[in-house]
Amino acid sequence: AYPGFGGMQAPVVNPHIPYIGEIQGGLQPGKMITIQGFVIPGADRKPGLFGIMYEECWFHVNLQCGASTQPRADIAMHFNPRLMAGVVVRNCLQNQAWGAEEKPHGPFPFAMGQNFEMIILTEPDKFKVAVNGQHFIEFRHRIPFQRVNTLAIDGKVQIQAIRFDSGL
Ligand code: 9QG
Repeated sequence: AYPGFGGMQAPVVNPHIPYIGEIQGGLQPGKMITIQGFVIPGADRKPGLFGIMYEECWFHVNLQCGASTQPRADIAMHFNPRLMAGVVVRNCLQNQAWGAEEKPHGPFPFAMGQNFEMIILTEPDKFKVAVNGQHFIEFRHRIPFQRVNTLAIDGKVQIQAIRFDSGL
């Protein structure tokens, strides 16, 4: 509980990246997580197919089932903008294995050196992600959303604020 936030989780302001933190109370339909950030220009090494490293300006937002790194916690939704490729890859990590990537989306909404705001809405059957005030993608649940309790963010991104809203 946090005074002035009706028992909701306090906003997380200017977190260090990589960020990993609890989603208090987990997820329920109607719950929204709003992330305000800035894409840091430049490239970093990222593991690609067969673990081969390549240069990309990337970041990811993971909705995870715990924070374990060994074995790796399941990831209900990995949301991974890749700025050089101009694609946002979405996937799920289950039993330490990636599933099928979902890549189709409309116009790429992120740009190096620009701010963005994304909202992740939990619905009974899917997550909906809006970027900069416009619906962007849907991601059908492969792992029950009830198992998600952790938010992890890494990559070439600065985060100004993370807000949690029960939707009630
Ligand atoms: O590349 O693709 C998403 O399908 C993999 C990447 C992996 C994910 C995955 O190596 O990268 O983006 O958490 C990870 O392992 C990140 C850094 C086929």
